[in-house]
Amino acid sequence: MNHCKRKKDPMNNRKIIFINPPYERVAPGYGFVRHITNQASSLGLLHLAAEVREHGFVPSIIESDIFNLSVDEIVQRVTTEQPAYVGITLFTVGVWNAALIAKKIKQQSPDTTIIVGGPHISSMGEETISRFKEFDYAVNGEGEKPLVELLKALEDGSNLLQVPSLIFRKNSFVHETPSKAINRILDELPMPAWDLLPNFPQAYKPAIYDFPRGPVATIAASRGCPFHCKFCDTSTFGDKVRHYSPTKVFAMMQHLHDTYGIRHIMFVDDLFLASKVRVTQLCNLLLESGLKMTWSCTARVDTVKPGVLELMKKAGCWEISFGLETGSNKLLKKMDKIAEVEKSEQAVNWTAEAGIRTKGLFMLGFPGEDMETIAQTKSFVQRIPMTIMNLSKFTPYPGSPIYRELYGTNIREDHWEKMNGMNFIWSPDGLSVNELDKQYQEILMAFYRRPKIGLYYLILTIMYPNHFIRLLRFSLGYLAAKTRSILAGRKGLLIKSTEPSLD
Ligand code: B12
Ligand code: SF4
Repeated sequence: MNHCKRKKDPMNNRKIIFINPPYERVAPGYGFVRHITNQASSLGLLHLAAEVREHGFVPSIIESDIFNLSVDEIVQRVTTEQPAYVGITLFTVGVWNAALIAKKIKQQSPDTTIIVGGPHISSMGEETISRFKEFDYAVNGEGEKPLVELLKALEDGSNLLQVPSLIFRKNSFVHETPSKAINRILDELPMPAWDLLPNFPQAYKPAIYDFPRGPVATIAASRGCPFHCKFCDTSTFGDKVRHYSPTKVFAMMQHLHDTYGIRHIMFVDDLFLASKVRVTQLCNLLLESGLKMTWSCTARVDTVKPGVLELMKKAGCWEISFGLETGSNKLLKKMDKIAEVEKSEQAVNWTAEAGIRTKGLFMLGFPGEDMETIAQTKSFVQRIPMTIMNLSKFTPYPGSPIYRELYGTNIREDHWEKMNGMNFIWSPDGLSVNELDKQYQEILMAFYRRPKIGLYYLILTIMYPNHFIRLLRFSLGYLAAKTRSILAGRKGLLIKSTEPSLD
């Protein structure tokens, strides 16, 4: 295909279908776990859809994970609609499925242009475009501006080398145009296109017990993070922090509340508390307006102080997620986290004193992990006043500094579809994957098996019965899966070695 000469007819077809592809969310055989996991929409696609719509294109969105759609169902929807363009968001874990979708679309509708973007492209764009001929174009980093420029260039046949942040093949070479086109003034972006989300807000639920009352929506109030923690992939937004103004954030909250009845907001930005001035202004706006919404956010332990926590609580803050990672200072140092266990403990104590829940995000198996660091983590999770704990299995995501340290330039594409934080695809010296798996259960149990945590969740269930219904579905699903396994002669073993079943 000669990319520069190709022209699309703008009068005929300006349809673009955005796809969040399916990925291995839960282990095969554990489909019932879906009832309690986080089912958030792809905010990135909502931003892109809003932007292209402003320029006269006609977007729609397929959320395959939320609606449990298979590759073939997605392909059928696309080929029925016959869009000129398909835009797929790529997390590393979803790359192979995305390639399969693209390949099948191309087989049936070869003229459809397939564009990819997202965190995987921001870190591995060139390799991905070289490897997967099914993808026509990739956009590196923030996608709003480059995507619009790409679509316009494809329509009028202008030079693609003028489109920023673009990666594409031409004459068997991969071309990469300069500059990640970052959005400096976020307020200039249109509001995310929540109106295009099928069955919004009912179908989109965060993890069980992770919000008080739904419906829930997500907002990214800032982009970028100046830190370089070794396990974290910050390649999409880079290290320059940019914020929406507090007034715009408030306007988004009000819009979600008034239009969709949203009662809880999850702020998904990396450093919601980076600017205390802005957070204070937002809290004051919320308090003055009397808008009765709860919200949660993420923060580094070194950004919270008692005064601002008290104000946040008054303004509806329900939960703060802290990347606590481990109970070992030695490991925190190896991670370049620029934090200390003592500081973490102080931040969690202050948060609890302000009446806000703490969600602790932890990681097991980072290089340097050993039985001593594991014991420190167990003791840490037992002594801090945390209310919910997430433990992920260390995964060297492409785009994180540790990926290159561990693999050098040797790209481990065979691991991509396991990169969901639920598989140990790498283990530190002296610890086998089996031992890590055992310790994984033990750390979680050290936290959750305490009577006071059980009592807390009992009270939460009485206060917010919507969670109980999900718990019930999960439990019934578990019992049904166990029974099926026993009847099939698999002695209650749930794990299946076949294709992932999402039933
Ligand atoms: C909220 C969130 C989630 C939510 C919602 C996910 C979703 N589908 O959007 C949930 C909880 C479901 C989730 C799950 C996972 N997440 Co997550 N998540 C995030 C988080 C905190 C914010 C994402 C967000 O909304 N950003 C704001 C929007 C505006 O940005 P965006 O989605 O990146 O989109 C922009 C660009 O990427 C680009 N773009 C995106 N798609 C496309 C498509 C096209 C065609 C184009 C042109 C451009 C483009 O343009 C968009 C607008 O500027 C990020 C961290 C971060 N800072 O981004 C991690 C992050 C994206 N998650 C990550 C991971 C690993 C996961 C999981 C695999 C495992 C896990 N840890 O839970 C799963 C898999 C999810 C999946 N495949 O859908 C990694 C991804 C690393 C990687 N290389 O894959 C990140 C970067 C965290 C990190 N720092 O390591 N996640
Ligand atoms: S873990 Fe948090 S602080 Fe560290 S680089 Fe990632 S987003 Fe920034």
